[in-house]
Amino acid sequence: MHPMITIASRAARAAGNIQRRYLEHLDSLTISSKGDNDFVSEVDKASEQVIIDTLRKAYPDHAILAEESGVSAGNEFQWIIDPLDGTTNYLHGIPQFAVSIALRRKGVLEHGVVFDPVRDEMFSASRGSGAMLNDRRLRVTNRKTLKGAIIGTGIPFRDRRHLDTYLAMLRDMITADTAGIRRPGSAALDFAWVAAGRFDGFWELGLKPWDFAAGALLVKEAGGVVSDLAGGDDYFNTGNTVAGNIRLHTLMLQTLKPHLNEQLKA
Ligand code: 2AM
Ligand code: CA
Repeated sequence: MHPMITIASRAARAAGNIQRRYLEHLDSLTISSKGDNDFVSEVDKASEQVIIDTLRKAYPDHAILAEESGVSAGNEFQWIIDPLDGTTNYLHGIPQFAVSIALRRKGVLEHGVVFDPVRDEMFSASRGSGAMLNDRRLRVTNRKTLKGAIIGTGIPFRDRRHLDTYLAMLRDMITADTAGIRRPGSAALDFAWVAAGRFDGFWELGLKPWDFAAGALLVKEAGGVVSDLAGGDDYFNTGNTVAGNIRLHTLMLQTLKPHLNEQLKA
């Protein structure tokens, strides 16, 4: 295991411990709103702090991009952190949330961990070395048709500009005879679940880099494909992501393509 994965896992576990502990005392949490349907709690902040402290202790010079505290630049190594992905679930006591930590070097994803503290599942990947769930190697599914596939997604909840387009996409995914669509609410875990073969594919519009940086590497290292809506590499800019095994990914792009408009072309 790469030393950076060891450190990232340690940081993720420390954050996960905080999350598990507070989960039994949700009523007493101080919650503030960052905007419409966008909440942050002291758990998000405490989790981010312990992650940053752990990473900084090992790598004092590395840059950091974190959901709650923003960006620090000035180094070719950059950690991309979502301390608590699925905050809305968390605040409602829904046990579907995760810690996501990725390392990018000169813009290339090198390492990533997604930790589910409820199930004690540590997903990890290093570029060129494959993806793991705890000690087990991961592989995307080999399903070749949308018929029978389980597809994860995220329903737009804040920015409603593309809601009608999204609903048309969803309709086409459903009528492609998929076995079912799932909206669990933590994008980081959705990607990890594609890597683990629990989902055949996943798509969501308007994500932030910290939601998918680690997850995208997991999917690729498990033999899958991640792209923007046009099949390109621009998802760090657009936040629009499509993931799946090679065959499913192509079929999903074909299904989504008729709905792409001027604002949604990548
Ligand atoms: P967050 O909890 O880190 O903000 C999935 O749609 C993604 O959107 C999640 O990874 C989640 O990340 C974010 N999100 C924020 N608020 C949400 C909400 N009210 N409903 C669903 N997802 C939300
Ligand atoms: Ca978050």
